[in-house]
Amino acid sequence: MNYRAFCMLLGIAYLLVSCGGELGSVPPPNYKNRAKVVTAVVAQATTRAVSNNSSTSSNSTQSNKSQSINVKAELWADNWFALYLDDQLIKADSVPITTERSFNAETITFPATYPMHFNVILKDYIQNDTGLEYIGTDRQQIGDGGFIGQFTDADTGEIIGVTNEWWKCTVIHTAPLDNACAAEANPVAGQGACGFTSIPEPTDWKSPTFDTNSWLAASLYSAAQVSPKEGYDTIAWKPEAKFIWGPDLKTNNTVLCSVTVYKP
Ligand SMILES: [Ca+2]
Repeated sequence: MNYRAFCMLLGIAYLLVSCGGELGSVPPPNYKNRAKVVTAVVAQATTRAVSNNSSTSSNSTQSNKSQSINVKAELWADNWFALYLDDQLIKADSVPITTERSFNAETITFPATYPMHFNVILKDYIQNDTGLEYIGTDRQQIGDGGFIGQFTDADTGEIIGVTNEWWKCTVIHTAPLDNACAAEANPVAGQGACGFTSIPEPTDWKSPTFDTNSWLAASLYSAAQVSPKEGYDTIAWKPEAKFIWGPDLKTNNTVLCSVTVYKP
């Protein structure tokens, strides 16, 4: 083997070792909070149906119209949610997020047509960008979030959708970046342990054609982890409905989630 060939082989070997190292350093997906959900819900997270506006078939238009049903949504959030059908606001949590212990369930019935593209804005209460609540009291803490919902055909009672790992989510406010912030005597947003990240809602994220491929699958949490409070027990939750949130129940403060529900 001449010197040139030897150098080439050495180079290839180096590349292989580097790539292997990099692949090995990528953490495995966090399935810790994921539950296997056996459900009749037909919800596809990655593919959204494009509007049928371009369809020229009158049969197709008629059949789509006939799919309009009355949907009953039952929802509970710690602390606040807003539900949209596409970009149409269906329901904003009626208890303001600034209300102490703003825990309540909401039941709404509205007409909708398959495929139904639901979007939710989820917010955990924070006093300011530190991500803390009860600042300056002996209860000063990070606080946590959690959201659960189920959708049924209001006329037949048939379940058509639940919150589960099919939902895609993105976190737009996280604080504090270091949990030590909660123990600070004078926590100031953006200083020391009390750093935060805050980004605006992506433009057009409620559009059915918005690409959520880069969003995370919703993280699932148990009732024990969320410890749901007032209002939660007033709903007969289907076992398929799971609490969802961003990957961190405590420091993810504003989360956007989206799902498309197809005709069963
Ligand atoms: Ca909370």
